Amino acid sequence: MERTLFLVKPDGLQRGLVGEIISRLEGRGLKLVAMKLMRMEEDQARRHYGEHVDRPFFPGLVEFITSGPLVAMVWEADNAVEIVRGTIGGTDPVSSAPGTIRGDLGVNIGRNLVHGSDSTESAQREISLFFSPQEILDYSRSVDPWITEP
Ligand code: DAT
Ligand code: MG
Repeated sequence: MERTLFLVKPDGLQRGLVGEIISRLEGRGLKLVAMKLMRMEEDQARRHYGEHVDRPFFPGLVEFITSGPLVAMVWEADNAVEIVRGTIGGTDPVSSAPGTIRGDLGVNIGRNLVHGSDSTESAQREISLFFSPQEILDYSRSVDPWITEP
């Protein structure tokens, strides 16, 4: 089963959108297997966004993501990475489709509310930056056969 790291960034938390955002992923049928309220340290932020270290927006991105509490989660489903990225929308809320999290709730690329891993390789790396194996729970739901054909 595929897993992906998902963050409600500090802007989503400050704006009181944590519940609304989680509802969208719950509603799609993905399974929540880990979650914590936390504040990222600068070192963790620099590693999480390491691929962007040379981009002009990197310092602001690290400052923003460490600026306040965020909610980190791991969601599980077949094709979890692609499903979550689709639910999030594009990187820039300006051009994100209506119906997506960023397309419905955001207006600015530097305050785009959420993060979702962009590949299964990124997901593995990112999940291990946020969660120990013991924090990721293995359980079944009686509704699963109504969400995914067995
Ligand atoms: P995504 O979060 O959609 O995976 P990304 O990995 O390309 O996007 O960039 C990581 C974050 O960096 C993104 O969510 C917001 C910020 N960012 C990206 N491009 C930016 C830009 N041109 N100006 C300001 N912030 C940017
Ligand atoms: Mg990315």
